Amino acid sequence: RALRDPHRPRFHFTSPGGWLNDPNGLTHWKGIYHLFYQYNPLAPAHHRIHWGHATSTDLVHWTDEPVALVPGTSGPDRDGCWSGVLVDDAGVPTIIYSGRHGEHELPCVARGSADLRYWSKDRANPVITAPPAGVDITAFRDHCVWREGQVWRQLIGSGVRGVGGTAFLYESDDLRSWRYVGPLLTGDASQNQGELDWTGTMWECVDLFRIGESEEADGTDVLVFSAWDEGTTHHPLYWTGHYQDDTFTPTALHRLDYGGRYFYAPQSTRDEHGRRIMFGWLQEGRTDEANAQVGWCGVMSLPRVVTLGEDGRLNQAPVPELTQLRRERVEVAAGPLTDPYTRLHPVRGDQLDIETTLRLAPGARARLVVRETPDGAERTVVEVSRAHDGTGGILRLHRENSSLDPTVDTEPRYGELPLDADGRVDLRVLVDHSALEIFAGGRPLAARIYPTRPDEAVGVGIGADGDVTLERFDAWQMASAFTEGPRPLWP
Ligand code: DQQ
Repeated sequence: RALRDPHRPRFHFTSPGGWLNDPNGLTHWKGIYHLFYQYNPLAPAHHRIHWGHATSTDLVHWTDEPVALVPGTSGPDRDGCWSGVLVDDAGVPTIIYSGRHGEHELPCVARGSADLRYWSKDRANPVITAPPAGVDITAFRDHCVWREGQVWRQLIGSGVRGVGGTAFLYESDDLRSWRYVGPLLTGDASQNQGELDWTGTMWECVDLFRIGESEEADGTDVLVFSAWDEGTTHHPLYWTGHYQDDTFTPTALHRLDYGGRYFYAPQSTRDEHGRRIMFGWLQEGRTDEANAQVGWCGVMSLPRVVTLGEDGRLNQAPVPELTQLRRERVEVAAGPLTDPYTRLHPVRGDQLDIETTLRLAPGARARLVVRETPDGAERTVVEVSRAHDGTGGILRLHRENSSLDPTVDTEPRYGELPLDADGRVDLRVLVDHSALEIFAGGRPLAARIYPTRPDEAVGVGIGADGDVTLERFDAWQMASAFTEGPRPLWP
């Protein structure tokens, strides 16, 4: 039944059925990309989480692999194998994950077969038996593990009650016996919770990496985390700064994706080509009942290449491999956009890749409409605007009319948009049924939309208020990356 759901994406990865959340254990291992993920194969509900597994040679087409980790019938992970990473321990693929028992999570280790298909858990799990003593913590889970000189280092996400989110740093010679070093960095949770860059009372899925390193440049250290509070997933953020002497000295805090919780718990890896590849979890915006009816939920974002921009922020773009799914191309003639709205009749569909360059005068705004019904009753609007003083801009996603279903989330999303000195911005919009990923000037915004008339909601249009020039507009139909046939839950 999940296959007949018109909201199920066709070129974003979804699980064969049941529940999917965080990307885990990302690795490019001997030419094969491995994507593991938080998975409940039995129902679209966050319960007794397994590690699902899929492989790809091109980051576009994925093959389901046997479920990698199953919660134990007893032991430290009897209530779930939560998020973690995969490292290369002198040739042995090794997973470090959070075993859940009752309300507690503790670090566990599993060794993999050479093909990364079969995993055996260490008998001595958990490998850390308690969080750091003497600290009143909000949670203790999720892992970032790397090799530093002769030792392994690990971060575990946490929070100090009454203070803020944090990441605890540990050190080990063998991935089994760990020494606590100290907190790497601690946030301040006293800010207004409503702020879009509120750092939360706990940091989920911390991910530390260096970026932008070259012969000329030292690079920047980046600490990604997802702000969490009392069971609520808020949004992914990152600090830029410098990691040295067991601490992280931050330079600035930024929003990672303007979709907020729609791009949650990201994880990244450096692939064999030296690229920083990141995936995130695109959560649902419909009700648990709606998920139960279709039998699946949770979408993996498109893989993104992350680079360091000249402004010291992260630039994100879908991996170039995805262009192999592009089919018929439709080009719209360049020129000034004089109408508030024009329907682009040759462009339509629910699997699209749109690339446009817009030039905005100060005070102008442009909108790109997707998934519009012929009568306009349902439509999703991507808007870019330039400040009156010409300095910067705003990217905004309007979902108020994305769906006539009153139970789906329609909250708008927005964030700062960099424009060049002439007011130019490159906008890329990928539509894949309910999954929407927008990249504007390197800033991403992911979200979900659920038109009630999905077969008719295929229209695309463009319009402007003020002085806007369309410098380029190309749209492609996107082929499906997934076959229509049923995918076995346990291949
Ligand atoms: N989800 C996992 C946790 C992580 C959270 C459990 C983030 O490990 O903290 O499925 O979505």
